[in-house]
Amino acid sequence: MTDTVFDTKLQPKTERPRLHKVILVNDDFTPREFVVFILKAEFRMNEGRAQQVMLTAHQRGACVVAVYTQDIAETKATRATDAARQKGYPLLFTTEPEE
Ligand code: TYC
Repeated sequence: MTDTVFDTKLQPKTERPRLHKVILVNDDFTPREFVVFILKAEFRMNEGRAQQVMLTAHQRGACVVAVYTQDIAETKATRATDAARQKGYPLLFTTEPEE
């Protein structure tokens, strides 16, 4: 092979995968302590950060929890939402692509 095929300018651009946000949605029924518990368990947050994120969602209606590749974002949002359903709470985590 010739050297030119390895010229970086000739290689196709490698696109980074788009990241997806996991969003915590407020509701009037899920106890604050349970939201904090889920944030710590599923998103590996410490107590202080989990309290902050929970309060932001409580006051503003929603809060970005973290960004991941699509697969991981959807898996974590589903697991966290399912854990709340098992306890009978309407707590919801959604995902959306980052701009
Ligand atoms: N609003 C809930 C309450 O007052 C607590 C809560 C916070 C629920 C954030 C969901 O995403 C949420 N018990």
